[in-house]
Amino acid sequence: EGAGPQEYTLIKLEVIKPYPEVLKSFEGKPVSFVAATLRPETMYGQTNCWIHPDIKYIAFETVNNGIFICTNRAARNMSYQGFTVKDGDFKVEKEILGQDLLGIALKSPLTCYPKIYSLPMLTIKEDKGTGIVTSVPSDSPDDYAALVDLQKKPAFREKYGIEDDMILPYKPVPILEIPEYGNLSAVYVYDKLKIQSQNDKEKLTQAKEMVYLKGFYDGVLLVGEYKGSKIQDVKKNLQAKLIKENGAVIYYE
Ligand code: A2H
Repeated sequence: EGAGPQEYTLIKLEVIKPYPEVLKSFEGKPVSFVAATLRPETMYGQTNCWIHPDIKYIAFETVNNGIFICTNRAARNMSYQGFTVKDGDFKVEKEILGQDLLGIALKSPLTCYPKIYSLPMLTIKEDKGTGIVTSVPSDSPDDYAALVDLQKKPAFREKYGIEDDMILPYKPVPILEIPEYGNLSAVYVYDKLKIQSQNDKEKLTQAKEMVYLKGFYDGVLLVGEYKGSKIQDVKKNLQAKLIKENGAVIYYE
């Protein structure tokens, strides 16, 4: 880890009404799954949200963003960053195991899909970010590998009660052009390195290294108001746009 705190953009994926049974007690308040990302400029390509089935999440009330769902650890950090009434203090409204947060319909900023679903990812780390990840399979090798795992393994879907229409219609969206890798860079490196699954750790690390720097320096946006611009020139503008439109907040850890 570096010396200073890491800044993340927390994307608010809002639960669509009617709320599922597990969130019924929050009726009348907005409820968001909050996902930590380093790549706010990729949010045009979100296809789903990742939850770890075995991680414990909590719901807590924020001052002006409604109910947030994340790990207890992230809620504590947020309570020191102005998200709650009293500094360092937050109330656990509910504890929920990840498996009970799967298959929930969400509305997320910027993506072309009006409704996306929470799905299982087994490589999420409990001690990073919020324990929730928003999925951009066009540009994240981890996200693409996890989505393919679900798409090609009906038994994996069934185990977690995931229905076909929560997954099968969701294709990676071309949102960034990277020289040599094309407009679906994660798909390109996944195929090139012959990645087999989300557990293919070494190859996924290599895949991430391949796309990350190149994308940042040479990637060009294909969609949205900054279409045609280089990512390094507009990454901050897109983060600001997300925040201004109430789709995201900044979080440090
Ligand atoms: B990134 P770093 Cl398009 N466990 O967002 C596992 N992964 C997590 C996580 C957790 N608890 N919390 C966040 N992440 C993911 C977008 C993205 C990301 C793209 C490409 C690469 C990429 C869409 N998913 O990350 O260890 C989140 O996924 C490459 C590493 O702090 C977040 O950004 O560097 C990134 O990892 C934060 O990882």
